[in-house]
Amino acid sequence: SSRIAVVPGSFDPPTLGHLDVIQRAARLYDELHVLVVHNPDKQAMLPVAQRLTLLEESIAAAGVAGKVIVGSWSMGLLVDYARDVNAGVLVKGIRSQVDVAYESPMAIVNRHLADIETVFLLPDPAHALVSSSLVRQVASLGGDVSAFVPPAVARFLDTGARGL
Ligand code: COD
Repeated sequence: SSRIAVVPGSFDPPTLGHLDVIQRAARLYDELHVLVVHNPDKQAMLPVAQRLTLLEESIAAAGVAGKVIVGSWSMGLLVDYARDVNAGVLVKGIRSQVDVAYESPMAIVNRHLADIETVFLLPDPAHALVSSSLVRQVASLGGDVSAFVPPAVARFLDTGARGL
């Protein structure tokens, strides 16, 4: 049976840290669902449709599009989506102890709810300090974010999203 995993996130915007986790997960699983999930705790910069476009472009440029389905989810529990697509695993990236503390309770709740495991991947240290919130802040102040995001995202933020 094929191994299917969900890689959820806000991806607002996608960063090189996200892409690193997606590429690592693509080596471990047969099919990946990279899922834009609405996080009610966060004030969004980009509309979900724009995040999907940027993810698709970035994933294609990274050469892993053949294994990846990009989608979005706002209709309930993440594990309901995972069950619908037959995924047995959620993949999360871990930058620091802060991520471990934030992700561990969710992983245990999700296992309780749906018997689904969460796999934590460590990023390339070169990308471990990158976050979407940092990118949003630098971009909104007119700074160059091209070292932190895939080229498609850098182009978009440079030409389209100044002042968002
Ligand atoms: N290096 C490695 N990993 C990274 C990096 C980086 N530089 N940057 C981000 N990541 C990881 C994050 O740790 C996370 O695993 C993932 O990439 C996505 O990050 P973000 O910031 O885009 O997304 P978040 O943290 O806002 O996550 C939003 C989710 C919706 C995925 C999360 O809140 C979630 O799983 N919600 C579950 C909703 C639900 O069903 N709740 C009920 C049961 S708990």
